[in-house]
Amino acid sequence: MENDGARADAPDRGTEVLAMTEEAGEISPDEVCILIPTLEEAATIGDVIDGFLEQGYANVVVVDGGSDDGTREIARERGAQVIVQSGHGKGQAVREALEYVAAPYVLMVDGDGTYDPADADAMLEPLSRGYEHVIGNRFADMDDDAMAALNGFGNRLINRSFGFIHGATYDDVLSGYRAFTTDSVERLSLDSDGFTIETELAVECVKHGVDTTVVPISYSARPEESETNLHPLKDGGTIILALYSLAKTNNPLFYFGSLGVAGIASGGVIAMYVLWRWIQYQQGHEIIALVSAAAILLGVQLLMFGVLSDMLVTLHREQRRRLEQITRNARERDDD
Ligand SMILES: Nc1nc2c(ncn2[C@@H]2O[C@H](COP(=O)(O)OP(=O)(O)O)[C@@H](O)[C@H]2O)c(=O)[nH]1
Ligand SMILES: [Mg+2]
Repeated sequence: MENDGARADAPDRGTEVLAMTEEAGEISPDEVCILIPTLEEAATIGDVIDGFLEQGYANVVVVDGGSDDGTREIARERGAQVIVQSGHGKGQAVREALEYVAAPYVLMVDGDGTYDPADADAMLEPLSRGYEHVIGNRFADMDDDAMAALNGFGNRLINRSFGFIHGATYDDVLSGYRAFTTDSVERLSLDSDGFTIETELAVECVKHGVDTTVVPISYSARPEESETNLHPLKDGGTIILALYSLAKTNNPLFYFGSLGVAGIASGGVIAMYVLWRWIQYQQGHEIIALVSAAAILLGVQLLMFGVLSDMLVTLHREQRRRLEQITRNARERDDD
């Protein structure tokens, strides 16, 4: 599958990016909005905000999910702007907060103290070189007790599946430390409510050809008095389902093809059984044979449908790229 967002080296718009680099230069902290979704993070939110203030980032927005442990009060005291989300879940909170953001760059981070504000500059740096989305890779420098074995296994499984289905290697798809340009995130169509927001961000980056890169960061354990809102089995399952259902428009060959292959395989197994009964015992099983034939036929049709949809998506992607190119050229002409 072709794919644009996956490059770990420089983006391919060669000369254009060079031009962007010259213009953009270094990112100043007042162009950055630090976006922190929180739910019951009173134990850590104060230190997290202080950490970013110390690094020189004064524009801090906390979007809270209705904590009743004093998270909002602490955040306000430290000088953050506090929004209370109108719905539920981290995803809804982030989407709502993004509507408020006026700064050209956003640095999104958890309020649980597991990410290091000292990594902020490193996270933002690629944006000054023309990248549009940066993912902090927690596996680069992770404390031993930062991730439970089950979560580690789930993360690896999800990263592998993401690579296989969506064709990009982002190392740590579920990372909560993200830097992106406000322009690029507006191009994505996000509608996750809960913990599928990171997965959706990654898939949408691939889909819309957002230039994405990965930066190593450090990751520590939540302090003892703080608790995660994530349920590994339930949320892990939801994330894997989201990964699969997002393939419908991003990799339809996989989405329909895998169903098709399952149909053909199960039809094949049933056919073998019928054949074996016939050869061994001279017994015919017409009804079962009919089911087998139907499964194989349905499977082949799904597979063909997958190939056709894949062609449509490829053409659509080409058209969109051309449109974006035209828009960019027009904008450059206006600027001149
Ligand atoms: N606003 C809001 N924030 C949430 C909600 N659920 C989780 N969060 C925050 O999202 C961040 C990530 O959640 P966390 O429990 O740390 O998940 P993990 O890092 O994947 O274990 C934390 O800062 C949470 O406080 C929610 O429903 N609303
Ligand atoms: Mg966290």
